[in-house]
Amino acid sequence: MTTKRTLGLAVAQMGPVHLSDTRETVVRRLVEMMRDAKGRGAEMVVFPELALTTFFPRYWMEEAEAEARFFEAAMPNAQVQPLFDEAKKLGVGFYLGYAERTPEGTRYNTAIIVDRAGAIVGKYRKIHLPGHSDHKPDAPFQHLEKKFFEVGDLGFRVFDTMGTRFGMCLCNDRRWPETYRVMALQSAEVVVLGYNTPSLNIHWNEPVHLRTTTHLVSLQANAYQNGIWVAAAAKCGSEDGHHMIGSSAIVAPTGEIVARTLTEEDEVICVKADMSLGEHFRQHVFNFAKHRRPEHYRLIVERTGAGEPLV
Ligand code: CDT
Repeated sequence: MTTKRTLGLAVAQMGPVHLSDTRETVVRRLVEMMRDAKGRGAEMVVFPELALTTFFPRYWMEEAEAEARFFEAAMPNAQVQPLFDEAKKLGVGFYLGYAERTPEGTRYNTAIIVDRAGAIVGKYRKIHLPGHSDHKPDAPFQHLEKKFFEVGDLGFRVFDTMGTRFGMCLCNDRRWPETYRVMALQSAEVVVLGYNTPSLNIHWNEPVHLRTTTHLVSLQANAYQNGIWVAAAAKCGSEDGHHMIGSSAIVAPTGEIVARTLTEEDEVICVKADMSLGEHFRQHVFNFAKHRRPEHYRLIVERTGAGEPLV
């Protein structure tokens, strides 16, 4: 018998952030959505990846220029402080993605979890960096995450706050089963994430509808197969002519989408997420301790010579 344990879980999708938009303007939008979410019962609000700026890896430029324009050398800083103040005032936690420059000068694509007292209680640095590092002058735009960011050095960890065990990741990570499984093995109950997914794939002529299908199927399959909630926030719409998919969603451990955005603008969705729902799956069909067989996954791979042991 499991006892119901609810968390007001909101996703605050963002419409476009243009090159000319200031951090102050963006933070005002985030604060506005946080208030909206609070009004609907949210305790945790999930904002997108690189929420404070346009998706700048689409532009070719020197690292020094990118650093000066798009990276945060401290978090919080004066421009983002109003969001932390509002979180404390409202008693609402949040997840926020931003470009981080460390004091040593290393650049990461980073996300933090801030608790309802306005304190940073978790940090993640993106591990699966898509795209390329070279200039592709013939492509309609660039995807330079491999140029501007180092691979994250913090692993996939979990963080306990608000009576809930959170895992987090960023954008392309959501397509990899390992991302969720590593956190589910640490008993994550909900995985929160932000994304910027261009509607056009510069690597092959992918039908546009597949960009949304593969996004949703990744969230749904991994929620079910790990018995976890997944809350995913897009930055979407057309940023200076570069369109990105929306379809921000909150997915239950059943694999069902329980809330999804309708627009490609700033939009809040919120559900009362029962954290105990996942326990049915984690105690039965996906009881890892009882049924998972990593030693056999290894044997099979070694015998067939199909590659490295998986887990
Ligand atoms: N931001 C991010 O990781 N976007 C990727 C685009 C992949 S296409 C190079 C994504 O998986 O949505």
